[in-house]
Amino acid sequence: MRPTITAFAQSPDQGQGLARDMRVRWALEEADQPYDVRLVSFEEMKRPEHLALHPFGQIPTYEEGSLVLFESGAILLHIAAHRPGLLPDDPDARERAIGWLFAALNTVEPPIVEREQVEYTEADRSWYAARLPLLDDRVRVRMNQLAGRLADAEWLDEGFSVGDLMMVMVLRRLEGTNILEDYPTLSDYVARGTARPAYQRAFAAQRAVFEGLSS
Ligand code: GTB
Repeated sequence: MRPTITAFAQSPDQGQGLARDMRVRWALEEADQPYDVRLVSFEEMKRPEHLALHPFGQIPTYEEGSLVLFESGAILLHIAAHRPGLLPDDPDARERAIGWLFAALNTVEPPIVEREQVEYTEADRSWYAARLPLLDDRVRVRMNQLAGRLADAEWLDEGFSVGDLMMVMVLRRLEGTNILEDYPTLSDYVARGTARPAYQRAFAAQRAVFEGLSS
């Protein structure tokens, strides 16, 4: 069944693929699964119709027949579990790939998001100059550990998986800082991920929304 996802009608990133629908689009492209997109405004996201799909009034959501999902991690896990291309066949490798999906969301993304939020919301506060280096350090701890683990491997655990997809998307949130470029292992990893044809198709599709080209 062809799923429908929701995405920003007007993304604040102006089509750079940083909003979380990009993760879902990429996963669906990797799985070769056509999908529909319903664009929602910030106002529509807070209306009862959307809140019935997403209790926090956000994007992305995922509808497939009677199934309604929110949370990008849950959506990716569903896509990976039910379609080929995002999880290995070997049972142990499959569980490890799911572990990397959780690691991206629970261990690597939180310090990145916290740093990002402080830049948006506290830049004019007296403590900002002292606080930012502390938050940078927390991100760098994870970058060091991740770069050490990845070393010269192409992907986190054997072949490309849903864990890599989520990790690459999480690391992309560091674009615009000088952090990622200090870790060539990780910036090469992100470049490998974003060079994948499925990523490119997903990026073009969400970019078309910004350019007013999508239906
Ligand atoms: N944990 C949820 C998930 O992973 O699905 C988080 C979902 C979420 O944060 N959704 C955001 C949203 O709907 C969009 S992605 N926000 C509107 C609201 O809360 O009212 C976060 C996001 C937004 C914009 C950019 N950007 O412009 O760079 C990047 C990331």
